[in-house]
Amino acid sequence: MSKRTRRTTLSVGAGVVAAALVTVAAVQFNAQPAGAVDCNNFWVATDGNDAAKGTEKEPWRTVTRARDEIRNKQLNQRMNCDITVNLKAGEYPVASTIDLDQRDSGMNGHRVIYRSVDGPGKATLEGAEEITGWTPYKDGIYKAKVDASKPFYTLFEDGKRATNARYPNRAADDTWSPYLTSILYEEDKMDVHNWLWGKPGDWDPSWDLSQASVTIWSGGSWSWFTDTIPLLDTNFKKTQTTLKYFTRFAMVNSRGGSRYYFQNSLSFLDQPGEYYLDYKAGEVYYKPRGGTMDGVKVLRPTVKTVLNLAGTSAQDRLHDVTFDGLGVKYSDFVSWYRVGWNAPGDSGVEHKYPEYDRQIELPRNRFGAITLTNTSNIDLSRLHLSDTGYTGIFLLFANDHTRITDSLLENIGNDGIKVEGGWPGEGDLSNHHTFSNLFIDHIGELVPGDAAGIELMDTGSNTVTNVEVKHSARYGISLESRPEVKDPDQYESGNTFKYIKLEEMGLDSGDMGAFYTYGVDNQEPHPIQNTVDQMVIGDVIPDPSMPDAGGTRGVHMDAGGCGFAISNVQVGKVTDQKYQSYQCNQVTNADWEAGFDASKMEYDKIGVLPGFPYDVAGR
Ligand SMILES: [Ca+2]
Repeated sequence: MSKRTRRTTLSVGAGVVAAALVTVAAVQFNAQPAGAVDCNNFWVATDGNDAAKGTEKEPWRTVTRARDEIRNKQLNQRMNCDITVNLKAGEYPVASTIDLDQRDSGMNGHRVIYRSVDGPGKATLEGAEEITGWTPYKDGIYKAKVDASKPFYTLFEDGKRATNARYPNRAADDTWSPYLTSILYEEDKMDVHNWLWGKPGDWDPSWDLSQASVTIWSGGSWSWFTDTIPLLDTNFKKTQTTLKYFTRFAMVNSRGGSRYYFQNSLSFLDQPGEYYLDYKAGEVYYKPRGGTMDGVKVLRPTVKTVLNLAGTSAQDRLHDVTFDGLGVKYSDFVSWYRVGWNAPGDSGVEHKYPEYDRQIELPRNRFGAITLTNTSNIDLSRLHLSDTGYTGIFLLFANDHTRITDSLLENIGNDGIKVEGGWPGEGDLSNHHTFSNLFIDHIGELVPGDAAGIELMDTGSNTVTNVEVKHSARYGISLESRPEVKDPDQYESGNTFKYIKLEEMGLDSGDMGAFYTYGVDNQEPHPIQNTVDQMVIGDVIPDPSMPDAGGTRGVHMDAGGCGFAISNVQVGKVTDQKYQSYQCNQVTNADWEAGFDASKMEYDKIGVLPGFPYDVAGR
């Protein structure tokens, strides 16, 4: 709430400037290259018709219609210039995921371009549909019928995420706290992962927990990852509940319990902005923020992935496609979430490093609102990605030369951008990506325990520049593999991080650094293989409920975070150390060392560049 109010107030003057810049950019972009008069140019509009011609005067209605024209007539097989699909301004509902595969590639050095022709953010693909038919229930709560066969796991009111009705209530719209804390019930129950004991008196026996779940920072005093898991059954006399799946870590660690909250019960629906979904009856209950449903649009996600860009194999990739200026809005979360498998080998598949089973997301959780797999040379430029249930953009396994540039990502369920290169020692699948001029704001809204603005796993030769990440429960940027990995088996060399700004990091998850690395270079010697230059990190102060063991840091070069040249870095206040590392990195001009020279900081180049296509002034 406060964020949006502030933006409106402060952006009046800046908006005029931004609008002027957008106009210039749009004019330049619309100019066709010389000699390109007979290039294919198609048009799509929200009031179009897929039986029409696809011209500016008779546009189609859907992106898939344009894709099929190019695919079925093999227009891209004989390209001598770019093919452009122009999406007119408007909201395009996406009832099922838009898939592109290798048949839809650009050819002969040319590209297939899908663009928002009226300017950045004007044409928006929306992975949601409106819920209608609201009737008053009681206490300012309204209810409506939804299709019980199509459950969903997050909800939005007018482009703002609703909160799944919870207990205890959150203190503010953009904080996760306060919480309850689990207890050690009996000495021999220390290591359990599926039984949760609350403090006697913490739970109200009148609660209906039949469709509830818990979000818990399992691991007690560690307070790192969050699990979100449905409850199986609850014994109020013992203040004990059984979870449907195992949590990542044991419920108790160092004798400390785990922070948690319950959600999705009508018993918890008492705060404006909260909703409850009765999955069995197919009914959703909502308490609108303004006290009335008049003029309120409530949207339920229809897809987990809006745009799926996937070749059929690493040998048969989708390539040379551009998405320019598109809005991508709304996507779903999952029915339950845990980070990875709990033990090495748990994936049940033979791997050179079975420990990586603990690092990689479960197969069911490897997706983004935009997912790329088996791709090459895909451009996502001037994108406005917002209100996702889970990760924003997920680059899974074989992808190279992805460019995500000049884009705003905000209100993201888990990571802004996640790159997963796959199991170490089994092939270098993901490399040469560019992530440049990005503003990534409010991430980890549904998975606070492992959120990162950009999370890079087993990927190398990437360039990350002019990136600004704001408001994260855990990391800003992380580069990770596993500490067991031997040098020849790691694919995380040649990454450049420059002109980086990380603000409001480490808000609610411990053992972190705003900039974080793990298991990148695990053997002596440690030649410089990755560089970090010109980085400003703001205060890294967690919620007061964070256990002492979960200290926050500016730069944390965790186990195997070695072989980095780190220069010109400034860090604000932290609860642990500004910089934590083994003696395996080269540091030049950082403010945790004596003799720091602020005049070497290029402040004017750090963060997003002037002319950024979206108004982020005042954030
Ligand atoms: Ca509540």
